[in-house]
Amino acid sequence: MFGRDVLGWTSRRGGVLLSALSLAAVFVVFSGWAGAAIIYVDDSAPAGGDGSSWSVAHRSLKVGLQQASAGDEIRVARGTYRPAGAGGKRTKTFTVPDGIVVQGGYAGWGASNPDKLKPNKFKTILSGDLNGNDGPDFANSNDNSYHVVTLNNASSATQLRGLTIRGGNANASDYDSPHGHGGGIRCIGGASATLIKCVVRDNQAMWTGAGISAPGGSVTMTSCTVRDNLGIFNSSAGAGVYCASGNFEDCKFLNNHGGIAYTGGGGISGISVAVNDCTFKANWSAAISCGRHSVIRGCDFRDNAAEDGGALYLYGDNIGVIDCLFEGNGAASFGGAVYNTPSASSRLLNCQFFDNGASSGHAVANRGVLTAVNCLFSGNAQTYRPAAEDCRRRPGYRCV
Ligand SMILES: [Ca+2]
Ligand SMILES: [Ca+2]
Repeated sequence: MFGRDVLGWTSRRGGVLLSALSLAAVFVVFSGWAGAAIIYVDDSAPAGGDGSSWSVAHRSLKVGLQQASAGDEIRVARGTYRPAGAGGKRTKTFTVPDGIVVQGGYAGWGASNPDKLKPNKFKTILSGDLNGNDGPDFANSNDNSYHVVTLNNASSATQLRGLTIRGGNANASDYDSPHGHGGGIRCIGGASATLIKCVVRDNQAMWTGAGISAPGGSVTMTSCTVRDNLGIFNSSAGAGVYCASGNFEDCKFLNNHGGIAYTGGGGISGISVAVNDCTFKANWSAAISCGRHSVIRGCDFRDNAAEDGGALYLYGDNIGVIDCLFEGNGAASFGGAVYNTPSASSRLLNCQFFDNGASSGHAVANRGVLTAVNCLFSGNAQTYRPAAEDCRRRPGYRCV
C-alpha cells in the first residue's frame, strides 16, 4: 500500500506537470483578452507617475498594490521598498490582493532596457526595516514591521516572483496575537503563498513561521532561498516556513533557527509536504518536521541539528524519503539524521547516511514503523554534531 502510493506519485508527476502547464498557457491567453494590466513600480522613477510604463512608474509599491485588481501584474524594479516610511507603525505591511502577480528584478527606469529581468542582479527588496537601521544579528529590529507581506485569502493565482523579503519581526509574545507569526509573510484565512525565485531572509517570529507562516494554507516555492530566519521563543516552529501543506522544488534552506525546546522544524514545518531537489544546511530544530503523506525526494541535508531528528522529524503515516543524502547532522537525543516518532509510518529508499551523530540512533532512530530499502550507512556515531551556527547561539550544547 505504502510503496504503491510513493511510486504512483512518481509516475503521475509528469502528467500532472503537463496539465498544469497547459492550464497556465490557457490562463495567460485568456487573461490577455480580459485586459489585465501591467503596473510599473520603481523607487527611483520621477515623482508623480501613474504606473502605466517605466517612464511614469509609481515610486511606491503600496500605491501599485492598491491600484491592482485580479489578473494584473505588478513589475517592480530594483530598489528597496518598505511598507511605511521612517517612524511608521509596525503594523504596516504590503497587502497583496488575490490574483496579483508581483514580479521583481527589473532594471527599471533609466536603464537602456528597463524590462531586463535579472532578480539576482537587479535586487527588488521588500524590507520591514522601516527606519533603515538594522544591524547584524537582528540589531535594531524592534522597530520593524511585524509582517513585511500579508496575504489575505490569497489563492494560488497570487504569485510573488523575483523578490527578496527581509526584516520582518513578528515578535508579539502572546500566541493568540497575529503579530507573533509570519515575520516575512503572514497568510490569513487559509491563504496560499506561491513564490518563485524569491529570497526570504533575516525575518523573525516569536511563534510560527519567521519566514512564512501559513497555518491553514499551502506554501508553494520554486527555486527560492530561505535563510537566516529566527524563531525567537523556545518552542517556536517552522523558522523558515510553517504551513499546513507545501510543495517545495529546487529550494535552499540555510541557517534557519527555531526553538530549542522541541523539534519544530527549523527549515520547514508542515503537516503534509512534497519536497523535491532541495538543500538543507545548518537549520536548527530539524531541517523538516512533517507528517502524513509527505514525500521528500532528492534532497541534501548537511549539518542540521535538533533535540531529536537533526534533519527529519517524522510523524503520521505514509511518509516517503527517497534518494536523499544525510551528512553531518546531529541530535542531542534521538536520531542524528532522522527521528521516526511513534505515530510515524515511513519508508527510506535509496538514501545515504554519512557521519551523522546522536546519543541514540546515530543516523536513524525509529519508534514507529520504518522500512529502509537500499540505504547506505557509514561513519555515523554517538558524537553529537550541532549546526555550526548553533555552537555559538545555543549555550549548553557542545560543538564537535
Ligand atoms: Ca530603483
Ligand atoms: Ca529597524
